[in-house]
Amino acid sequence: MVIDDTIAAISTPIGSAGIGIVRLSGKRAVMIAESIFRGKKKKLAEAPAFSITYGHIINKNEEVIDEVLVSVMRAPKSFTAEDVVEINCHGGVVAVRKVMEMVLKGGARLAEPGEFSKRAFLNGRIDLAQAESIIDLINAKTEKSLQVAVGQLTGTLSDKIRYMRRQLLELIAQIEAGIDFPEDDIEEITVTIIKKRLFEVLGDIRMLLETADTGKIFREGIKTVIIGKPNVGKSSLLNALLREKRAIVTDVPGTTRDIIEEVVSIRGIPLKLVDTAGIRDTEDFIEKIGVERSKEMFIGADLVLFMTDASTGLTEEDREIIKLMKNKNSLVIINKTDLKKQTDFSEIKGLVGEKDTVEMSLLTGEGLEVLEEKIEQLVYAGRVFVQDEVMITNIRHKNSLALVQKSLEEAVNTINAEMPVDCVAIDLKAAWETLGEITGETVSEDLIDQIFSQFCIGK
Ligand SMILES: Nc1nc2c(ncn2[C@@H]2O[C@H](COP(=O)(O)OP(=O)(O)OP(=O)(O)O)[C@@H](O)[C@H]2O)c(=O)[nH]1
Ligand SMILES: [Mg+2]
Repeated sequence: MVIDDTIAAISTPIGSAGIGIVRLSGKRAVMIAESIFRGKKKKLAEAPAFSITYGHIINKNEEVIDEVLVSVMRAPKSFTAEDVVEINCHGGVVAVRKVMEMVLKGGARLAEPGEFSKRAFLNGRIDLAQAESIIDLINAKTEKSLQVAVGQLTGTLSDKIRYMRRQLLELIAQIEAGIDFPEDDIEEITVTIIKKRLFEVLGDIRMLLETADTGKIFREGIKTVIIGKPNVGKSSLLNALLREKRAIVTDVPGTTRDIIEEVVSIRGIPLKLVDTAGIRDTEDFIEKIGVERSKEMFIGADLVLFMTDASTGLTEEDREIIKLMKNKNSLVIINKTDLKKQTDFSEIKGLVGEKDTVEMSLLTGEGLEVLEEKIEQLVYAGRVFVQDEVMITNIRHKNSLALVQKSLEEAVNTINAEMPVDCVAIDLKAAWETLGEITGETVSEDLIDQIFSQFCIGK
């Protein structure tokens, strides 16, 4: 595929800021930038790679549009492996847009979302898994999410995939050599050896697949909904976990009418935390909608934090909510223990059965640490979490690996059924191809387009 045109985009968020960057990539990047640039001494065409040149953006009437710094990176040592120019304008909507307009008039084409990264991929600078990690890196909400994304960007996953592909390819080659030249003196690989090596790859695949649930959490966060009757302290909990007065807290039951969603980091785990309207029977029209929404959020939640009030004890409203909770991954929070210094909440504990309860007071802060610890335990429960190991975070990768696993298991079955080895090779080839989809070695153009369309403009 020959990439001929030069693309441009505003790579910084639109709004007031210290600087705003217009980025160009392609054969004519330097030329186009040159056509609207006046430096003090040097021309951009003469600028060495990785240099920054000071000057002004000038329109046709020789009027100064902005004072800029222009960085020039030359192919193939750039993000896209093409010539890349970045015009650092003063931030603010007008200047950056104006420069962008001029660049487009000068012959650049507006980049599609993710097109810079797509070019980096198509030009062989990074593979598909690495490209995908860029968007994860941008979206990372906790340090751990960031760490996982950076690992993938530096190629830890890709290396692992390539290693397994090599193993499979060797195996295929050996089987085929055996098939094609049965009389040759190639060491005959016995069924046992094939099987042994097959199990090695299969073991690696299974281990990777086991990390996928944890990996998904780091990439997407856990949808956590705080639910309870009005006035128990749900919004207070959101604020406490966020360490910010985000939601309105009052002593009037029915304060929260709409859902409030924020991402918080609990010991490195990203929670998409949702505060909801207190659930109760109400005649108030707006509150009623809020209550309906609370119930919807509850249904879609990965984790439910059910909160009740120690000072009121269990009410009919609580009992209704507890009924909903049966099959949900959830924690029970008994709040406002400062108001009632009793430790026996046996009725609540009896009703919620196996579920973990946390007694706390958001007024004094007591119990908050315990809650965070319990959330952590619940999230990691039964999940594989290996520090600094390769982790599967992406559902696309997970699906591919599951297919690979299936092909390899079929290969094992074929061997066990004592069928000819060339039948095994068919399964192995399928596994080899599917593995290549992860790194993008074997992948359709449609899929590539679909992946990069999820990126932001300018990346
Ligand atoms: N004494 C005491 N008061 C608390 C505690 N937690 C919250 N409150 C108070 O309880 C009242 C209700 O708190 P909110 O956080 O608004 O409760 P909510 O569950 O969001 O209420 P709705 O939005 O109406 O459903 C406020 O006056 C809080 O200050 C606590 O641990 N102890
Ligand atoms: Mg509230």
